[in-house]
Order: sequence, then C-alpha cells, then structure tokens
Amino acid sequence: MALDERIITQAIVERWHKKFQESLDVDVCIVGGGPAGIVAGYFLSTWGHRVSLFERKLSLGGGMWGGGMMFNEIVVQEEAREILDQFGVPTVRFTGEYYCADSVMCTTTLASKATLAGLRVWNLMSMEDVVMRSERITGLVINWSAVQIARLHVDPLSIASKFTVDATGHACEVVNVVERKVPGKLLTPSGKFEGEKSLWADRAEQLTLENTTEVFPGLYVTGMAANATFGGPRMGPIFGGMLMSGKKVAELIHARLGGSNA
Ligand code: 48F
Repeated sequence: MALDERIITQAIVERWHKKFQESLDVDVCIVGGGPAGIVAGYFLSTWGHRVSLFERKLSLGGGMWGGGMMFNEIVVQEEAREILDQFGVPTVRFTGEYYCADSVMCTTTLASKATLAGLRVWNLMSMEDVVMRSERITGLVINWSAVQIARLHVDPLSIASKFTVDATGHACEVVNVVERKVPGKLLTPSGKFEGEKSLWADRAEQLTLENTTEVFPGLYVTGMAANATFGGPRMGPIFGGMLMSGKKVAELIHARLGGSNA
C-alpha cells in the first residue's frame, strides 16, 4: 500500500475534532493528571460518567514517575494497597504495613486502566481560568500549554462541566484562580487558601483524606491540592493518601451525580 501523508493528517485532525466536540459538555472535568487525578478519573469513568482530564504536560503521572528523589519506587500503606490491587499493580511488602511498588509500572498501569475505562485525557492543555455562574463553577477555560509556556497572547476556549476537580498537586491552580476571582469565599475555615505546611507523613496522609471535599460550589479538591488548600502538611513519597483521595473524590461526585453503585 502506498501511504498518502494527506490521509494521515486528515485522520488525526478529524478524529481529534470529533473527540473534542463530544467533550464540550461533560459530567466532570479533572485538572491535573497525577496519581489523585488519574484514580478519580478511573472510578468516575468506570461508574459511567463522562469525564475529561486536562494535563499540562506531555504525559500523565505527575510526581509519581520519580518515586522519592528519582529512586523509582513508591511506598503505600496497607489501607491503600487494595486500590493498587484493583488496578493490578503488584506490590511487595517491605516491613509491617509498608508496601512498595515500582513507580513506572504504577504510573503507566494507572494511566492505562483509566483511559481504557473511558477517561478522556487532554494532554498538553492547561486550565487557565474557570467559568462561573452565580458563584458556582460551571466549566473551565483552557489553552494549549505551549501557548502559556511561550507567553503568547492567544485567547483560550471554554468547556462546560457539572463538577470540577482540582488535582493540580502542590500548586492548587484551580483553587488559586477562584481565590483571586472571588476572595474569601472558599469553603475552608478561614474562607481563604491556607497553604501547604512542612513535611509530616503520618498526619499528612490522614488529612489528605479529610481534606478531600468540595471547596467552592462545583469545585472539589483531591490529592496534594486538598492538603495545600486546607493548610495540611506535605507527605513526601508515600502515595497511599493520593490514591485514596482520588477514590474518595470520585465517590463524592458520583453521589452528587445521583449514582449509587460506588
Ligand atoms: O503533582 P501531582 O502528582 O499531584 P497529586 O496527584 O500527587 C502528588 C504527588 O505526586 C506528590 C506528593 C505525594 O506523595 O506530594 O507530589 O496530588 O500531579 C499534578 C498534575 O497537575 C498538572 C501537573 O502537570 C501535574 O501533572 N497541572 C498542574 N497545573 C495544571 C495542570 C493546570 N493548570 N492545567 C493542567 N494540568
């Protein structure tokens, strides 16, 4: 068969536009494709919701690839191991209730299972603003990451969603946009963004789950973004809290969408 480059171009452009047009109005938009965002996307998609995940970078995985300081192993505690089991990621007991997994295998398997479950990933796209109606978030303003990186003056596009999840990790980018646009209105004790505290693995892992909640009408926080928003400490390369937080945010939103099979 003689290959025609024009058909290759046409295939890519047409298929991409079809996917994008189908995703202009979804149930849930997740911003950030680290472990918390991917796990949230996996469960919500598995339970039948239409979910888009926007990831600024080329690849999903966030801070998971590099394990701890580029030693590519992660640690999870007993409570979180069942989530890795569910994804089919092998774990090895190190001692007591500490388990290890290969960070590359973990990242690629989570991403693979989530996309196969129906999660639609938009890589190389960044959230730059939110759409609000009557002080409720009703969608995202998005742009190509390359536009932002090159600081080009190019207007963004917007998409609609019933719920939005800030899974942007330490940066808490969606929450910070809301804080700037409507100061003092976050559903934190002070009404403001509290900011991440110093490393304390045990406390941080508990708080990550507690802090996984709705932080503004229509906007939920998960993963490290949940802790930073509510003033919790960071936890370092233990990833159980991220996985459990991703599952919890999926359960909360699933219930809001009227689901009962979580
Ligand atoms: O940082 P990240 O992995 O967040 P997470 O899921 O997990 C945190 C852990 O990796 C680690 C930790 C716990 O062990 O402390 O840091 O909470 O992933 C966040 C992702 O969000 C993307 C960013 O590129 C990264 O892949 N991101 C950040 N801002 C934006 C964004 C944005 N405005 N638009 C799109 N993606």
